[in-house]
Amino acid sequence: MPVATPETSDARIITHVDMDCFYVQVEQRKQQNLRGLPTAVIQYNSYKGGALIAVSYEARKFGVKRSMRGDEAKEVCPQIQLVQVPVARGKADLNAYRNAGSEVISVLARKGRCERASIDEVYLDLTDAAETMLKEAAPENLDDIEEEVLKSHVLGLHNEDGTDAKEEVRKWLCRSDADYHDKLLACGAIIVAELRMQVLKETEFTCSAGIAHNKMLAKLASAMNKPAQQTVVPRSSVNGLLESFPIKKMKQLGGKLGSSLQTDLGVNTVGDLLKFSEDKLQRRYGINTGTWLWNIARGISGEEVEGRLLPKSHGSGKTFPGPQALKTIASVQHWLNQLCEELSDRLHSDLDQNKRIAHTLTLHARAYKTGDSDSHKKFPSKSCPLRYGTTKIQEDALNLFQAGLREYIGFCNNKIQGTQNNSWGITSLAVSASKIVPIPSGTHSIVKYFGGQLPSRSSSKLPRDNVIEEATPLSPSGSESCSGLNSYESQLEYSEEDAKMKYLKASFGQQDPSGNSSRQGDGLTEESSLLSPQGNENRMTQGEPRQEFPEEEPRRIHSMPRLKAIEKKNTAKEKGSCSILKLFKNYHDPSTSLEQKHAANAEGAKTSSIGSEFTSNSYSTCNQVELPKETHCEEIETSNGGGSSSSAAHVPQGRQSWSYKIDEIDPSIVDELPPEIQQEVRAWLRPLKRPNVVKRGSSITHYFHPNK
Ligand code: TTP
Repeated sequence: MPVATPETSDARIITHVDMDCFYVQVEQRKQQNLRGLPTAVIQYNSYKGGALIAVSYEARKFGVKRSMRGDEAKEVCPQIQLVQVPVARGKADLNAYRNAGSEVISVLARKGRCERASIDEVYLDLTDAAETMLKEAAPENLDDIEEEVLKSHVLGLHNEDGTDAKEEVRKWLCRSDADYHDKLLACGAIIVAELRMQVLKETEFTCSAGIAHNKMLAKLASAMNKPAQQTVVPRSSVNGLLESFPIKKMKQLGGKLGSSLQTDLGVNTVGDLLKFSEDKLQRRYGINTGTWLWNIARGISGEEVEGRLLPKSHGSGKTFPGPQALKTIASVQHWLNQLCEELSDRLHSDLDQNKRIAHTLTLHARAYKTGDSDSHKKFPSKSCPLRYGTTKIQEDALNLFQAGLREYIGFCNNKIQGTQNNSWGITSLAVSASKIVPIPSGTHSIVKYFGGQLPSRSSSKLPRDNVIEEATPLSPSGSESCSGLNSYESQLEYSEEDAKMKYLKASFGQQDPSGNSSRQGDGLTEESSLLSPQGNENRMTQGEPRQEFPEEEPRRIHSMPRLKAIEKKNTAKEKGSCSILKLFKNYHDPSTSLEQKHAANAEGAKTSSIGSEFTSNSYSTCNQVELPKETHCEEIETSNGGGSSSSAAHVPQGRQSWSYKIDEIDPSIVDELPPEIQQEVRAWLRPLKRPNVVKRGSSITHYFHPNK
């Protein structure tokens, strides 16, 4: 739902930067011989030459469009160069494009607050930079203005016949009688042109930009003159810009709301909205949406540029159109495994590089039910707490899928009827990880201690009683939608495939144990490039609209009594022994390598987890670390008065050496420590209250020390 944000009276300078034919530029940088040639990037499958996902401006001149397939593109432009998108795990691998986007951001972020809006789009708040420039080097005082700035398009600036457009722009930029807003805007135009030139110099990519006093207008403007150009929106031109702007092209009006405006109110352009009072719009669409609509008609939007260089969520998805629809659980599982593997890799890169951790796993799917035209797209999205580790993510995603499927079948007034029920088909699958936050700094050293093994990798915080309804109301079957879910320890991963297949066969009796069904057929499979740096950049291939992963808050939590009982039993067993303690116990013996422990646990799993049910032993060695929600840890003075006093221990045998600093311990994890350590750490963390209560370097060092 759109959110109405009032605009402040302060002048702001916001720019929206959008890369030009981005994937093509990335490929052309890789293969320089393609530069200047009509080029398109296609999906990996070869059906009719593959679907075009990015088209160079040279190719666009020939009439090549993104909606075409490779063969069609060749018909209109025989010399077109078609480059296949890189492939990994049977689907598009977008890492090269993501990394290229990051390169651009690292340049742009130097000048102001920067928000990564998608793989190739960025918002920047340049207000401070523009104000500084106005004070120190106002355009009217500049001797020379760069050509790139003079090439700007200034909306509302009419180029009378015979006059030099660049000269007109120069005059506009240097007006001494301009109002403060326009003066700032002129500075913004100069700064953005410099930034774009810098991006080109450092990355070899061209981009286009819109410069205005809010995000909405900046975004509209960036698309107006492409490629490699910039458009400035003075306040006096806002009405002119919006007057004829198609309502459905406005952000958040591409769907039902936009359609309702068209059909119910006859609003086809943003300007048409001006006819309606705020009150009328509020009565029709609610207070918030009504005000938002009233605002956008006037170009009002107070939305801030969020300082965010990193994606808000990660996603991986794939479409299975037409005959490629997935019709067995095994084939769904196969593809979920691929998607989850990719997601897991990205989560771990994010953790390694940015020290961030995601909290929520969500499964999205589209499905159809034979003979029920209403069934399409009703597949409910499901969420659960995210557990790190590829196998765990795969397992949880499958559980979420099954929960969704039960509900979906419920929607369609039918039941899953075992082996041969092929009346449903899955046409797209996606997994996403959201609620990503920095790991509290106090846990870093502990993470290091585990030799890169994230504590949560061995977490037993299973989603089986935490399946969360994402997008649809609870169905009657909801409360049992996950009954029979498998659960495993990370240490049990070696035996899980067998067990999982047994479980699946027992539950659904599906064929296709190889899970390769989507490979059969005529190569129709299309990729969804569900990029999710922001959650709003999930891109589908042609024929599919861009898909957005819902970022809504989960609405309901399904409880599953039977599984809850199992968990309760295990919780009871574990009562009194806190999770970090258990984690330490698993690791503190240096004579046992991780591999040995895994092997031993796998052995145990073989004997304890056969079939569709898992014994409580499966949980009995659960290690659970709840990472605190806080995103930072305050510096804590230690008892010896130094700001960074530390205590260290070394692990000589079989593991990398490790150390910890007292001031790196997050107070919120102290409860996880064994009681004797808690006491000691608390004493250190509150030196002023309880000085010298505990002798430094005694029990905690002893405890952490691997030779203990
Ligand atoms: P866009 O910014 O929409 O387009 P573009 O950069 O190719 O071209 P333009 O100059 O007109 O902005 O998308 C950015 C990249 O995202 C694009 O290069 C390829 C990818 N993409 C898809 O994979 N599928 C899609 O449906 C769309 C729209 C884009």
